[in-house]
Amino acid sequence: MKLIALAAHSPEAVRAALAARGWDAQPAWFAATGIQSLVVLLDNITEPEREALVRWGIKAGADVLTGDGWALVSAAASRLAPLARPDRSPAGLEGWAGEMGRFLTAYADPPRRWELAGRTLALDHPVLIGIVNVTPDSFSDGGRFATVERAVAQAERLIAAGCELLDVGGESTRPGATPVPAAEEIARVVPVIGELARRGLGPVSVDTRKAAVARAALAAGALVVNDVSGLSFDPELAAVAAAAGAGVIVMHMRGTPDTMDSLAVYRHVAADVATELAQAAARAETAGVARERIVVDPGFGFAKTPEQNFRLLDELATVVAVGYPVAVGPSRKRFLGAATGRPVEDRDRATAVACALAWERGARLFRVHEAALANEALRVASATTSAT
Ligand code: PMM
Repeated sequence: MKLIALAAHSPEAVRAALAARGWDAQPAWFAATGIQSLVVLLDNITEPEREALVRWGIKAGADVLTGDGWALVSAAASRLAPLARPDRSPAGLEGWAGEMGRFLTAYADPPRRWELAGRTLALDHPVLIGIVNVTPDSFSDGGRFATVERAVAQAERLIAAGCELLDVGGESTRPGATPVPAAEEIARVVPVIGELARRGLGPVSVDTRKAAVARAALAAGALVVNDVSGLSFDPELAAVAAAAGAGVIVMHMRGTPDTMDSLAVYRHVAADVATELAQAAARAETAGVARERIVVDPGFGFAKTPEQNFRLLDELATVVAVGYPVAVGPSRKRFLGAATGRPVEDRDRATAVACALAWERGARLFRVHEAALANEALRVASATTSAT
């Protein structure tokens, strides 16, 4: 007998082993995803549900750890599948079928496209989002015209370095940053977005928390609204995005840039962020934003300590399992400085590594200040992932 340990972090090794033994590509992939071990945490369950689950676990050969109102289940995906079928689920657990079905569908068939207003971005490869900041220091010399010129030049550099979306923002959301009135934010971003659209540079996303800014930006040619508040700052924003058929990035944060640092208290950061993002995405869908237009973002650096950012990066698969494409924005952030000791202007290498790790854990979109290094890192990372 010769024992070979297969890599278990993805179905790829099992697929390759089956393919090497003559299996066709499709059945090999299905079998590999079915055999893959999944771990789910079930919270807020009743005592009868808990008892039914323990009985099912013994019969199905699943490992179940439980406590008061919760259970943790570890089993092959194919063993969990009956829990997603009301006609086959064990007595007492029929009510879980919908949620289980959504989870298993997202696992077996993750979103492969992102629909923007009139455009589609394929997510079978890493998608770079280039940051075009039009914030106050850009205004300190030369006024608005010079700012538009500079922003367009930066956009051209980002596109040349491989960016597929340009994120234009006119309000700093750094901790403690002062809010900008909507009229001022519009005056900053709209001329830039208009000029990018006129030159066919883009597609363009507007980084704003405000419905009035989003409306003006979409009218000027933006196809995406990127809201760092996760649609919680301005109740009108989701409806504005829905009416325009825009893509929406729903980012996780708590409070405002003023208060967020004091709200970095989590029971389990990845689980809590995933739960809060699922609620934010549901707000978008309720307001009429189609599911295929929504991307979620864990919001690195927003209401999170450096340690929490690293836990979140490691456990990003929990956010991916919410079922929407995942964008990340680690670019030049403080937690990367905490790990490397590098100042903000020297964090593009650390950013590239964080992007590669995030890709490996399921992120598909990467918001960066400088694209060349991240692009290289992501090419290497994505070359290790099969196209299936
Ligand atoms: N970070 C910032 C601003 N906007 N949007 C998304 N979707 N994700 C982010 O992580 C994010 C964002 C703050 O960073 P910056 O001030 O360096 O642009």
